[in-house]
Amino acid sequence: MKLSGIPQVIIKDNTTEVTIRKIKFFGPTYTPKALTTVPDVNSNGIPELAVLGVDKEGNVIVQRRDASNPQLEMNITFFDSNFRPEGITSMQDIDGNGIPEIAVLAIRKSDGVAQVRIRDAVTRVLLKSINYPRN
Ligand SMILES: [Ca+2]
Ligand SMILES: [Ca+2]
Repeated sequence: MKLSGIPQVIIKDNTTEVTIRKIKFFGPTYTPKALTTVPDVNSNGIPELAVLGVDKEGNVIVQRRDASNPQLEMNITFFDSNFRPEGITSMQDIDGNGIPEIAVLAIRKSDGVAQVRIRDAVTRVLLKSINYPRN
């Protein structure tokens, strides 16, 4: 996923294996952790890509970019450096604004509690925070 220190996503045709697009995410000071697709949020008919990453201060950030026009981007901060990211997914709209949500799983470093935070993919509003304590 890394090339010249800048994380990038490469999209290939599933049949021909031809590279369709290369999209850079974040900058060289970020560490990419995971990737998901998000249904189209800017009404150009093309889905978005969202990369989960950690910045050099340890903040857990999602960068979303349009798969056809990578300039259309947004950064969404999900957790501070007290958490370690584990995964990302997109999900159906739950706050009724017609825009899908992004959910990130992270582990709180102090006690190992897993937490999922769900944010709107455009407004960035925190819609839900769910703890999964260790048994
Ligand atoms: Ca789009
Ligand atoms: Ca929504």
